[in-house]
Amino acid sequence: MVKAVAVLSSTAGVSGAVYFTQEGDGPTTVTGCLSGLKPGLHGFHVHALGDTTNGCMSTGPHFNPGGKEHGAPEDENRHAGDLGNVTVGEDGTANFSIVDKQIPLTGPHSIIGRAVVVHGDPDDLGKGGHELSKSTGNAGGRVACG
Ligand SMILES: [Cu+2]
Ligand SMILES: [Zn+2]
Repeated sequence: MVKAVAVLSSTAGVSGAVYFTQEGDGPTTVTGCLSGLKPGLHGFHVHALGDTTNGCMSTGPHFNPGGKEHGAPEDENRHAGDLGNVTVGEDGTANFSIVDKQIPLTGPHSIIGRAVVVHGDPDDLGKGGHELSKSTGNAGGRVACG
């Protein structure tokens, strides 16, 4: 069992933690709790770089070792880092559990040392028809990362 954690923070008062576990070559389970977000859907991704020296801006684009387009977690054509959306309740908090096969914690495409980013708007999962849909899901600003 391999484990990892990302502690999220922001200047906008968003905070939380995201935990990753992987058993052998199996899928990775992602559980987390976030607070301080506006209610609704928020894009949730693994970005390529674990560099937060310039806040969330320096975490680079979505982790995309396969050179694919942005998509939904269940799509074949997706960035490895595309984990879809998290749902925030009326109290501004989100608790979630995601199981995904494209974010291993070991090997050449490991996500260790990269960043988790939460966005201000919903991720359209590549289907919104916006010029950014196929690259970022048009998910708006990066409101918290770790
Ligand atoms: Cu993102
Ligand atoms: Zn993406």
